[in-house]
Amino acid sequence: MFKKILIANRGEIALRIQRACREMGIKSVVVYSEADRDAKYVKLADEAVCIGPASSAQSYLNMPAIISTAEVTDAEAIHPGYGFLSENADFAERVERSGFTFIGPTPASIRVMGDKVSAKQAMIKSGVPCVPGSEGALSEDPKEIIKAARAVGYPVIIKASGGGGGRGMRVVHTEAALIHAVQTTRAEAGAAFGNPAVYMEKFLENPRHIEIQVLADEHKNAVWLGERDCSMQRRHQKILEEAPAPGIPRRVIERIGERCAAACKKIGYRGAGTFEFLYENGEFFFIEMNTRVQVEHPVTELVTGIDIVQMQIRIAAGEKLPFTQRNVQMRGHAIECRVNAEHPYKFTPSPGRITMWHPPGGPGVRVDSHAYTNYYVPPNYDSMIGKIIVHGDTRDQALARMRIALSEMVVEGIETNIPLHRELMVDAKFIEGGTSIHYLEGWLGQHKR
Ligand code: MV4
Repeated sequence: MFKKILIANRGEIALRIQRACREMGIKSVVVYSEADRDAKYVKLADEAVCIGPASSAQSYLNMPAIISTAEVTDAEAIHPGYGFLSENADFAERVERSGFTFIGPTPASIRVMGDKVSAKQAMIKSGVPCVPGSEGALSEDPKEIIKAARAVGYPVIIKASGGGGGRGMRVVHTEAALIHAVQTTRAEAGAAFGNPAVYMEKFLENPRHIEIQVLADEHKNAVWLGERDCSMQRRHQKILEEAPAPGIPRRVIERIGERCAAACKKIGYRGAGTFEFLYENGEFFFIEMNTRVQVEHPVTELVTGIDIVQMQIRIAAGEKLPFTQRNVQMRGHAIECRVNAEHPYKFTPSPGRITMWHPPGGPGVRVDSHAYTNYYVPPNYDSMIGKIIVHGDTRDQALARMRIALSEMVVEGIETNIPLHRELMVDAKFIEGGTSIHYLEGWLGQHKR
């Protein structure tokens, strides 16, 4: 096992990785920007090195600074967390070429999944059901494009192969609008991602966003750890997640989960990963794969009892998964609310000094946050300052525990989205379960204030 790991991230996930290291008896080094000088996890770290100014480009995205910090501190491995360099294949490659272990998949896997056309092709080959659409990237020939859309049937969606996470997409309802939409998406994709390739899919009008968590080791073992329902989102930003997904029959989930684990073996996947699906009318359709640990990993940890971050580290060290699929048991229900420093209904960022921070507690309540009373939320990064995660024997118990947790939580000095979460936890449709990816935006339109 590693003796020392460098954490190439900030905020709550830097603290989460640090805790995993400590529990495993591994020393950790954190890199931080000038804006994160006073962060608690920086003080708690065994070692901390300032690698640049607040701007991410000069700090958390600064590959030479991160790798040379690993060199001078004698770290053996680098954990990238989520965001920043976590899904950058060039970074993973440079880490490995410099003689360190990248805690994540191989650069080749990251590259395949980063290109959405090649990701989909890998899934089709591995038996994972995908959204019907163009076979590979779209042709430049207008006749071919029209033919493809007629075969798929309108409405269709044009997506950039270099995009993902909601960037570079356009819905097309009629043949008259098709060619212009393809050309515009292509031009935008070339400018934004340096890759003009686009592909076409049938546009699903009202799906849910369900994802499957997997873990795979270097010894051809792969397991799936259940699903998460991440449908509650606004502008591609998830605001809460839960596991299991309400109302989906177990046998349907099991079929898709087994396909995901089998696909990991087929493509030689290593590490933690997430298969993203759209779920509509009882069917799953693969859209993308994430090759990192995700913000919402704690809901899976609470229902499976498996520490995903520790597993990432053990897998990177070459260990075998310490359990098989039969040993993975789902118990109860978990819900996560993301706490953001933002106006609860206008969503404008609200950085600044937190004058009071009282996190909730009690049975089945977990808070993952780097915040504390007197912590200054810097304006330079994502507005998420923590997550409240609850577990219960049933969804009703988890809901009750989340309501209590949210009622106990006090944050003063900045605005947060906690009032929005309090309202959603008593919303009849959310309580019923199974709302689609469009639910929150509709709800916000009707709850204007
Ligand atoms: C779709 C779709 C409908 N049909 N693909 C947006 C994020 C990216 N991961 C894929 N996205 C979508 N792809 C087809 N064929 C609708 C979305 C989508 C969405 C997906 C997941 C979560 C939130 C979303 C919000 C708007 C659109």
